[in-house]
Amino acid sequence: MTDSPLRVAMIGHGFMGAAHSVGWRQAPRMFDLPRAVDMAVVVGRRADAAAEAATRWGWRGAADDWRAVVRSDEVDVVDIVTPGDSHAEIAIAALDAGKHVLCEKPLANSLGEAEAMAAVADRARERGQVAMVGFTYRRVPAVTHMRDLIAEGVVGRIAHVRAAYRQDWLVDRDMPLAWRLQREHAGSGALGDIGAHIVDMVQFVTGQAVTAVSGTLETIVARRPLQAAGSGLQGTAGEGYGDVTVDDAALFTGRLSGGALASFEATRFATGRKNGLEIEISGERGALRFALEDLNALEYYDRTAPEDRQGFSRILVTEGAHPYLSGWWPPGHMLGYEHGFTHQVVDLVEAIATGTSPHPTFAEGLSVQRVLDAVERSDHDGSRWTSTGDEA
Ligand code: SOE
Repeated sequence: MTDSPLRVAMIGHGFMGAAHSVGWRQAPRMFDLPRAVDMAVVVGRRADAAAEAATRWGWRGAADDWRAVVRSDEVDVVDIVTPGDSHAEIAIAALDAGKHVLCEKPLANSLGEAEAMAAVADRARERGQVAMVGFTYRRVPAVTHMRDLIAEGVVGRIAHVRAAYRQDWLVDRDMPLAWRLQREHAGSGALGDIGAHIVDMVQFVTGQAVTAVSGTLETIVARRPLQAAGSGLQGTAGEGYGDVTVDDAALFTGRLSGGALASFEATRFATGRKNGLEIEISGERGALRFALEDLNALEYYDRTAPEDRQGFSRILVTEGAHPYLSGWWPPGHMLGYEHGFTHQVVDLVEAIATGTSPHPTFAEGLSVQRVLDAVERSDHDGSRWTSTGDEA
């Protein structure tokens, strides 16, 4: 183990780059990390934009050639926050160059890429490198707490899982054709972007794999104005129209390895729902529910309580005994969306310093990708039940 700071290169600097920058900046300030963090360099296609991002988000330098950066002896960790079409190439190059890697979700745009990435990560692991996928919501304290309670047996045997991630940013038909609506850049639409989160969350909190799915994908608005300027989530329309080549909504049912039946809903057309991720677990002994729009709380139903006292109660996950909370404010003070990104850095740095493997590994990212791929195949085959190939 070395005491030198971990020198981080972040490739990309859009919305996720801002969120990851907050994580890299806050983690060493709020938590006692075993290694210092050096926010060494942010990389973008345009040198001027990368330099602006570096200044704004607190990176020491900026560059426009990611290949040179991932090979550089001055870099220990590569953090990938680009659209999915470049995840595989950058992650594999970085792992081959001996770097630790954090890669935004979903792991890749296709199953083949994800398989290649997981194989390279496995070999890199033998050399002591870590590779982690950015399923950040695992690190919302209430979600980690939910996982711990389920592992303790609080809900008992699980019969049902209901998971939904509903947003509404595409309801406006004039919203332009951003990269997130183009298959060659995003891989899929609501399925891979937000469906991936709920698949990962279900597998994480239950400890069970999704083994088979029956799915339906829908593109609700097939053509949109070309984008003149903007990001993946907003922008201004230019001249002409283009085809939307991804799904706007993905609905699927799934069977879990422990026998539960799960429902999944991922849509960008849920009018009024902004970041509506919800998950409810129904078991023999009780139930637990989490909603991202109320992220400091869990709902808990205890079926073993006396009959006249049964009912959903609310656990505020804001106490020192709760996951990650000891690093923050006095008991009772709330956290938000960005804190998960800080907790992600805390766990990554601890894993690098101790030589352990931080979850979710690339293998876990691959397992989510298998589910996404099976949903697409199922939809293609008239919603036929389709195996994910994952039995773990
Ligand atoms: C857009 O749907 C998005 O920004 C996702 O890409 C993120 O992963 C999620 O955190 C919020 O919504």
